[in-house]
Amino acid sequence: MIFLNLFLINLLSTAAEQNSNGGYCDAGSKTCDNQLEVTHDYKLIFYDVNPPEGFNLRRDVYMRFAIMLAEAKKRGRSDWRLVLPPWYNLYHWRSAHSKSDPQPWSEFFDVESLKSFAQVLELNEVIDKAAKKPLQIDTLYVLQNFENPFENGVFEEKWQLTSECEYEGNYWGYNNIEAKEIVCVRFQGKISKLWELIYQHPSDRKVMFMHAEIPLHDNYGSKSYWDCRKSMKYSKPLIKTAKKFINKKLDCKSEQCSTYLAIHWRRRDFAYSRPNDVPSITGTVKQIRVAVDKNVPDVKKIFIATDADSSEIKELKSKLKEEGYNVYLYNPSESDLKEFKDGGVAIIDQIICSHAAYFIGTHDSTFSFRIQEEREILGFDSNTTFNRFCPDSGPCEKPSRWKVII
Ligand SMILES: Nc1nc2c(ncn2[C@@H]2O[C@H](COP(=O)(O)OP(=O)(O)O)[C@@H](O)[C@H]2O)c(=O)[nH]1
Ligand SMILES: [Mg+2]
Repeated sequence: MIFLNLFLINLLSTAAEQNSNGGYCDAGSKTCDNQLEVTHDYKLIFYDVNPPEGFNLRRDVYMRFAIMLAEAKKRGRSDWRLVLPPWYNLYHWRSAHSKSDPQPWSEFFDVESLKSFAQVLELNEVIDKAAKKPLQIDTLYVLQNFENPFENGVFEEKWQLTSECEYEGNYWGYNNIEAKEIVCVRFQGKISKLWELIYQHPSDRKVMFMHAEIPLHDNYGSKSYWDCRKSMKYSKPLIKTAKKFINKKLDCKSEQCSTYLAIHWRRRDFAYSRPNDVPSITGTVKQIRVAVDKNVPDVKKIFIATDADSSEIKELKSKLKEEGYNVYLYNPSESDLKEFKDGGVAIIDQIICSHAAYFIGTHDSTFSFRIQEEREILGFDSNTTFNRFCPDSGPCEKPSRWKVII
């Protein structure tokens, strides 16, 4: 098979003089001059995801790659490392604090724990943002969907090179990363099929996949899936802050609380793009009332995690109070917001929901899915976890139950 060498590019302006802290580095120092040592020892897989995708779908994409590497290692192929794409300019992050530098995974996760499952590296372990010598990706694969995934009525796993694709080389704001060769490829199927692409160029030591959300899990919900998911522990400061809130406001000191019901009330783009999946405010209150009476009748505290705007939150709170409930939201102080940023605040919301006596999520929200997984890991009865808000009228499909495999 012949690969089309589409463009040889040199996207770079030359050296970035200023480092990410706004300071200057001395020419010739290790941090200015790298790639760091690590790039010489291993082969590296980089990836990035379609820009509008949110944090929680990106977590799932990470798992696909981490499992792909862990499975390859089990088969004796341990020369590749996965480079964690920094969190940069996410569409849903609106606070000014979140619009700054690319954030490493250690701000959200316990990276040592990630490393216990798969051989991963932070981007800043591979190249400094201020490094003068550019890091060169040998082959950058720009993945695209097939126009008709069900050609001849069947979904077949396949890939095919194409001559054109849309591509914006952004590299998370690092202007010292470049690609030697760009390859456009239509792809459908499981992620392990990417090895076929990788081994087309056996001498490559650094490859990157754009639109990495396109390849699917080999086995969603398998034992490897759960082993990987369990390794995605949150960073200690986020856990500490969430636990403090649970302890102080929600009166609970244990892992499985009995004192509150939690909801994930996804609004914004969901409320207007999926009006048939989400309830009105009055409908929400009715459904909470029914869930409490039926499942946790002693509970008086309701915790709300939401992306709703303040007027909707105000109305929901006041209606719940009229029903006799005490209502709680985690509203970060200015200093917490500065420290944790939007991504950390969202995880604190998720942790609080994970420990509730009963949880109601939003249909098809990956934010809710990640909470459900955490509750499975914590050992909650699945009946308290796989619950969703229904629309005020019309069909309401039950959530799939993805039970933990030990
Ligand atoms: N703090 C907070 N942020 C939320 C909440 N719900 C949604 N968001 C924000 O909106 C984004 C939604 O995107 P995503 O993570 O892909 O989840 P999905 O779109 O619901 O599947 C999240 O990553 C958060 O930034 C919430 O309950 N609390
Ligand atoms: Mg999303």
